[in-house]
Amino acid sequence: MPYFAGIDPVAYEGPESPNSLAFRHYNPSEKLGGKTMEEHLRFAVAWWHSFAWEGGDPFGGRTFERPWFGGDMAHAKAKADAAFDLFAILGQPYFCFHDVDIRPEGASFAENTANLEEMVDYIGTKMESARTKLLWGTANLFSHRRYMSGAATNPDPDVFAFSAATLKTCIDATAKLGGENYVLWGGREGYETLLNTDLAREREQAGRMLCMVVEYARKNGFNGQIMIEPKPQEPTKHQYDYDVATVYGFLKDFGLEGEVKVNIEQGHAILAGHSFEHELALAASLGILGSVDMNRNDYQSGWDTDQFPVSLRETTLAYYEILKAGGFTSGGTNFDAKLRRQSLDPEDLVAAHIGGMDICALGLKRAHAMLSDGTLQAAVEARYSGWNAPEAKAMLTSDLASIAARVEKEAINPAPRSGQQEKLENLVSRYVA
Ligand code: XUL
Ligand code: CO
Repeated sequence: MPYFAGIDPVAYEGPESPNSLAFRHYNPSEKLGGKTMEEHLRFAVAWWHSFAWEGGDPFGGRTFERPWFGGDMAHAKAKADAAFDLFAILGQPYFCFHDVDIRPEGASFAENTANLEEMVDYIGTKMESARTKLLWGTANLFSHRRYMSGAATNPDPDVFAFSAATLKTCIDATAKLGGENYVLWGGREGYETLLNTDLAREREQAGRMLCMVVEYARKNGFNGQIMIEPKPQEPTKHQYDYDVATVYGFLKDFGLEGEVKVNIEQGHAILAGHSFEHELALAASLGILGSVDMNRNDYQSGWDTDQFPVSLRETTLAYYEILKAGGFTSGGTNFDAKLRRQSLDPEDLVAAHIGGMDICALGLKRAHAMLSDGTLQAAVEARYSGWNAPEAKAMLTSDLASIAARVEKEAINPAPRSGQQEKLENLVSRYVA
């Protein structure tokens, strides 16, 4: 009996539909500007949370009873069958995976690789008759105990080697499945205590590993976008890829700012003390905005709770920044989000994605309207309009003494002007009401 038996493919039924398993706002073929909603949003389901996660927390283990839980190849294939059943129900265009989500754990690198290759072939065959493509692949270099002190930044060179070898197999797997991107989240690339940590050495190792990833990908036919996913803490006390600004500095240091972009997760932005839109706007301004993991955190717990998005204001402001930057190219909207551990039923998994897709779709619509209206943009342009004057522009290639002479000669005495924050906030409120 298929796991999602009795659940029909989800249809768009419009905002008034009383059907709890219908889309109210996500209408894949509806056009906004020149693109359909499907093309704008590029939704992806995450294999790890939706199919591998067991519902545990620090106080208790598995709450979910999935028929595909088990450590062998038959279970891994059953998991893939269930995944593609959910994809057919949701109709989203993409999925994402880590190696360990799709393959059973082997006793050695060779066994891991053989298991991965067999599962890549199995999934590749399923993709031939499905419409679901691969948004990105990644390596889980943080769950196994060998990675407890990091992967690329490990003090033990054998762990560095095992990590490099595993990265190679994951890039190969992503390329074979036609993945449009490859993501590196620095799972345990960070430290617990400075008392046992050599910061300079670990940074050098991480930089060298990323250079090797880029070199290998480019030489071996993976032409997708490579991305780093920033996060400030958890699992380690201090993660090296703290936020977008930190990652940009790291990329510049190793000459990779033209090669590697960022996959920004909403919850990670919040953990770093930023808003999601701050991280998106900063990445866009630096030319490294790649993709998003659209999962929020709980604002009270201060932990990475990976919940499906529910706030229209948040999704509107996020897609406003994404649209303003020109929209996604190879990136998309991945739900790196998990159910609450009491949500046991197959229907819960479907409903969670429907809710996430709908609030993103509505946010996209409102963001598109806000951008088309142009009032916000016009206010920003007006605020900086003084810089259009030739004498203002000339200052940026001038020097302090010449500027001082001009200030004296023209008796420049700036008059403060309102930043109009409340008026602009009211404008946004009109769109998200
Ligand atoms: C962890 C996290 C990861 C990455 C992929 O917080 O977000 O799931 O998205 O490794
Ligand atoms: Co993530």
